Amino acid sequence: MSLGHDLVAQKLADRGDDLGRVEAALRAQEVETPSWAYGNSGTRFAVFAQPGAPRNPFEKLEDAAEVNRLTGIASSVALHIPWDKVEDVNALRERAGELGLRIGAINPNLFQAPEYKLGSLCNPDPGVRRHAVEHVRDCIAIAARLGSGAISLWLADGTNYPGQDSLSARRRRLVDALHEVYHALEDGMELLVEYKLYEPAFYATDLADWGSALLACQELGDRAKVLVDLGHHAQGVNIEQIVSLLHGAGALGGFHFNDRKYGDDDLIVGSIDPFQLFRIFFELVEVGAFESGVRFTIDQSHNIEPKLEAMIQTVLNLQEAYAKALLVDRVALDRAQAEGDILAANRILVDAYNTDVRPLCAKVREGLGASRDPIASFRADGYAERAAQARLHGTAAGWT
Ligand code: RM4
Ligand code: MN
Ligand code: MN
Repeated sequence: MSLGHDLVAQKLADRGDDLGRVEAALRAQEVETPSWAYGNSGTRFAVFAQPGAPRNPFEKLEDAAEVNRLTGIASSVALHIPWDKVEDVNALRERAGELGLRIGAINPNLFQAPEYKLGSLCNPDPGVRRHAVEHVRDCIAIAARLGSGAISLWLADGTNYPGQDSLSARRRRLVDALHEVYHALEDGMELLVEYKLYEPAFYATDLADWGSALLACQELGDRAKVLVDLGHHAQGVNIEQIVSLLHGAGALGGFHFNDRKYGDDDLIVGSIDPFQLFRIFFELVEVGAFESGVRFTIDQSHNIEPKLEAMIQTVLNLQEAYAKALLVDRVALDRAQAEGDILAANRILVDAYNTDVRPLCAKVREGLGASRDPIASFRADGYAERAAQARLHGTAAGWT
């Protein structure tokens, strides 16, 4: 047992708490990785192809399985349709099973077809709206065949110029189309509704914030829930407070984890603001999100960094943030809050944040049969080199 691990154990024991509680929670953590982050991606300006990039959804699953093998907590994979459309859906499901994976949320793509220039579900043309709804229906059918329990919807809908379209008409179209989609869901399926402040629309985005998304969900029913993408807010927005608000409304559906400095940068989660990530995880622990079916998905775009190593690092960052959140001294915090002891309360949070949880996380991973040091294992194992050799020919998957 390492010294760091013993120190944490001792600290918890001293206050009558038990490290077993923390370890059990960490063992049960589940992180969903996104198929689209395994393929090539880029900025508006260029796509930099990486050696060994998967050429099809089956190879994306192989990459996801490698991330899961090393981290032990990433067994589900979100898919994006049509990027991950295959002829034989059953074969994809079987392959996932063979690799020890499950299919997570299915993400309909409502932003790339030329007909979506003026929007998808909010488009002024009823024919385009019908196509968009049809596409989501197809995705629901695919989800059912893949054993996926959720459709995760992000709309690029919005307008660039004042006067371009009627804001209230767009809202009505949106709600009508969402009703159709919601009623088409199979039993037990959830609809996750993602919001985003801006981009690609620059004047008015049809689902711009958590409030708009929540209102839409409330019109639909309790299987519609809001998805929070960390990069989709105005600067300085208190995301952990959104967590508590959505949870209070019974509508916290899931996350897209990433980090950002300026816009929707899709950088590695916790790479710019690890304290924000910790604060979000603390709030998630507070509201019991880990016991209530909230989905924890990564949504990143590794444009210049090696993708698999980036994904592994992301999973580790999520594990460490959770570990730190679980270490907050709840009893002392309750007392400080009740007494109005502002600075003691703040120190209790910061103390948990400052704890070195890496030895604890290494032990948890080892217990799961994963790697104590996934990055070192990945670099030593040669998976990336083997993939680069095996995938020399053909076309890599990616933004098209
Ligand atoms: C969007 C949003 C969606 C993702 C696309 C690729 O900004 O985050 O979740 O599917 O990007
Ligand atoms: Mn997203
Ligand atoms: Mn995004």
